[in-house]
Amino acid sequence: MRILIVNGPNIQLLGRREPDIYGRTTLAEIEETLRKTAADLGIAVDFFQSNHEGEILDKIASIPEPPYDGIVINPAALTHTSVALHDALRAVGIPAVEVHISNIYSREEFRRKSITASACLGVISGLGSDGYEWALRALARHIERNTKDERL
Ligand code: CA2
Repeated sequence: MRILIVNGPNIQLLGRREPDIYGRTTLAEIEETLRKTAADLGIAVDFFQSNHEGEILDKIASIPEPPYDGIVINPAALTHTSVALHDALRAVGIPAVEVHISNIYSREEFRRKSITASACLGVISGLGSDGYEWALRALARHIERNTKDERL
């Protein structure tokens, strides 16, 4: 099983600014934790972060080359603006789990609507950077169950 972990605009700033909202964990530390979780689960993970919407769309559209079984994505601000990202997630046809470090439902009004969530299997929001790990575990379990069902 191979999972793509995508992070959107400004996530590279994690741990350095606004620690009261996003905590002190850096993106490199999140990736390190996810590598360990993936090793525990016996799966492979690749990481992609971009500040450019088009690059994220191209990365998702390039699947199945390389082939991925699922996507964990924090679309960051694109969550609230990007119909194009919603459409790309729908079109790719593999399950995605959306992650937000903060609870987008307890913040400004403009963050309370996710355009991308309806293209995803589920959403984890407000559990801090640990949310990435829960998303990876949930997605791996979902894929495992679905693959088994297909074999029945
Ligand atoms: O809570 C989340 O994970 C968000 O996706 C983070 C986005 C925000 O636009 C979403 O509404 C919720 C912001 C990512 C940028 O992260 C920063 C980290 C440190 C300093 C500034 C931005």
